[in-house]
Amino acid sequence: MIDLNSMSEALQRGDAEKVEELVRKALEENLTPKKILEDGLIKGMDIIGAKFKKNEVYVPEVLIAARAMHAGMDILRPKLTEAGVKDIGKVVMGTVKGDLHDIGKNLVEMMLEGAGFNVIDLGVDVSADKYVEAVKDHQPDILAMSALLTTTMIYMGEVIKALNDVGLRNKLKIMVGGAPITQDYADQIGADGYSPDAASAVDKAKVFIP
Ligand code: B1M
Repeated sequence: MIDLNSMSEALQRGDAEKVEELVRKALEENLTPKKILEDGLIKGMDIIGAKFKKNEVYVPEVLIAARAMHAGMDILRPKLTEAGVKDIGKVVMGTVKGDLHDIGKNLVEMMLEGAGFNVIDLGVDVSADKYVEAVKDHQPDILAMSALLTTTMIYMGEVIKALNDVGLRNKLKIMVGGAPITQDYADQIGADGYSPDAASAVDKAKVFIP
């Protein structure tokens, strides 16, 4: 009989092969995809997120844990769809125009996915038009923007303005983050939320889901 704690622990170690093996075994043993997701994969990612927040683990450990999460999710995703398990919310995310930094963005996305969000990644150097199109196409609960340069962070305000101009601003929550961003700056541009790191971004995103 499989113990989902061992799946959570393998994920925390970043042991992708073991996670895959345990997800397959759990499915063979007829555990529900929802239980495997919540008590195995998400639980492991939650623990990594909490440790990351306390500086008990660092970026490389989070990245390898996220890779193991993806390996498990690749097997589980079709079963979740069959079982009709819904994502807890939809997030469209990208790094703003002029900015090519994506390590932090990817980390935030992986942690959001780990928490059960459906994340649509727009990549880097994302223009206001592209954000607006993606909001129209995907109708997310949250639009998330990342910026690492003082020269590009100002573009976040442009994106919010563009969403306002087409009447979409009030249809979603806007979250911003990245090394030069502060709460004051987020307030100044009219964003709904700011988080200093990936784990707090997940906490904030959860608050925005009714
Ligand atoms: Co760049 N770079 N870089 N760089 N780079 C910085 C940011 C810089 C601080 C270095 C320095 O001078 N000390 C500086 C910015 C200065 C400033 O504007 N104040 C800088 C510069 C100047 C540049 C170039 C202009 C250099 C040049 O070409 N002259 C150039 C710009 C290119 C461009 O974007 N147009 C450039 C290029 C690059 C590389 C391509 C070489 C590479 C990026 C590779 C990549 O991302 N694929 C790079 C890197 C790696 C860095 C540093 C060293 C590391 C950034 C990083 O990945 N950190 C960085 C210096 C540093 O930070 N020590 C630097 C790790 C990552 C996990 O943290 O991204 O902060 P971070 O994400 C965190 C949080 O911020 C938060 O969560 C993450 C995890 O906790 N977070 C969010 C991020 N997004 C969030 C969104 C949220 C919530 C939280 O909600 C939506």
